[in-house]
Amino acid sequence: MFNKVSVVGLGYIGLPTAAVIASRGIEVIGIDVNQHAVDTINQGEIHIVEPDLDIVVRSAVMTGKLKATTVPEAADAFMVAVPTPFKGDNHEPDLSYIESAAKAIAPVLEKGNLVVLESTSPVGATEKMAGWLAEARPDLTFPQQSGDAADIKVAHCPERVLPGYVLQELVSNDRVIGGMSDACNKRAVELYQTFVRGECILTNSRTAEMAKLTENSFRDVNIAFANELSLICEKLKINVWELIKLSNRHPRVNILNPGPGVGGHCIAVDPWFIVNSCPEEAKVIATAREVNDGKPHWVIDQVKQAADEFKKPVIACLGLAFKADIDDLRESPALDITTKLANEDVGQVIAVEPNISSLPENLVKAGVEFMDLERALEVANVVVVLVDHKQFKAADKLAFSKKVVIDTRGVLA
Ligand code: SAJ
Repeated sequence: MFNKVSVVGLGYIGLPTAAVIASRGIEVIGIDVNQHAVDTINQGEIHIVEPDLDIVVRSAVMTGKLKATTVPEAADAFMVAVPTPFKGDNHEPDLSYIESAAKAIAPVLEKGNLVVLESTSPVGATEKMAGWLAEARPDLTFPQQSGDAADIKVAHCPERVLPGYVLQELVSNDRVIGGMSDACNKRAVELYQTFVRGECILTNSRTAEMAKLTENSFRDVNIAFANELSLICEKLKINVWELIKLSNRHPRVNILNPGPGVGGHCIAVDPWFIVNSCPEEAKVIATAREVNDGKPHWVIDQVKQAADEFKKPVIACLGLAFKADIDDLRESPALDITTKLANEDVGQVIAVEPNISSLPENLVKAGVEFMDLERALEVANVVVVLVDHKQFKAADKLAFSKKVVIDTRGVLA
């Protein structure tokens, strides 16, 4: 039984998780260091973008089941969902947010509590978190010393939801649960079964950490393969989209799609955690990161070559989001490419992004014009397709016919 659950970190993972658990009738305390986020949530509103999240949060706050605060309080379980970025040239994982969260909740921990780390983390982070908790609370026992008998149960359960589908996937995805002991696993399963319909699969914390990193690295390596093919095909004058379609007709081949680079906050970050812990061994994983990070520069070079053919080139960049049909511009290669084209004066740059209502300040400052698709296709000489939004896929292909088109997503293929 869980009467009260505390979620630490009310961002893209923590807030939906808190709201979904509250919707199951459990009292949820959301903790965040950001006073603005806390105030917004307590008014029944949200500070992030995710379909339908506003409705679930509003109802959870109105029914009194969800409350946000900056000050931790006692609860039966604590779920830590804070950022785990990397720092420096060696992509060293930055665990300072986990450490701060552990230090913040330690004073309110009580015998019998469960602490789950949800943040995507390098291998060993859950043990480190348990260490920080133990340091702050010498009066309690933790699984690293006392195993199943410990006062506090600690587990890792990595989030695996896809931005844009978070509310569905939070409930329907299978969950990998890595407890620091059998008793930790048992308690963690009880928590997840209050809101997860998928299967809960048990392992230890290190394997659970690695499983999450492996999933995102698998995708990164496969996208790198597709991106590398796109470079090879450009040189060999082959349509990469046709090539991939043909190769994928083989029953055991399933190539992903090339693009302008890999964006978002997970796939371009998590593989570095593996590389950082095993630099000698993780060769393919490291190279994939480099291939994907190199793709935006290659696209910029292609645009520059195309623009060179015009006296006063007008370049329309179609899409700014980090992937199709969302309005999230953070860590977006499309935004990065558009910004660089404008800052490097490659030509007059136009941006088309049907999912936002105004341009980010830095693009406005760089002189980028915001236009609808139809008008942009009228005035541009060079059209760069950066995101496969549904509006671009549905556009009249004839409108592109007199333009120099650089189609990084195969929208016109
Ligand atoms: N991309 C391509 N080609 C493809 C697929 C994706 O270029 O064939 C690009 C996208 O355009 C985008 C980036 O990769 O820029 C990442 O997009 P994505 O849809 O692959 O993944 P994310 O970052 O939105 O979410 C991923 C998911 N992980 C996997 O699918 C293995 C999600 O389940 C995780 O929960 C999430 O990372 C996370 O939080 O770690």
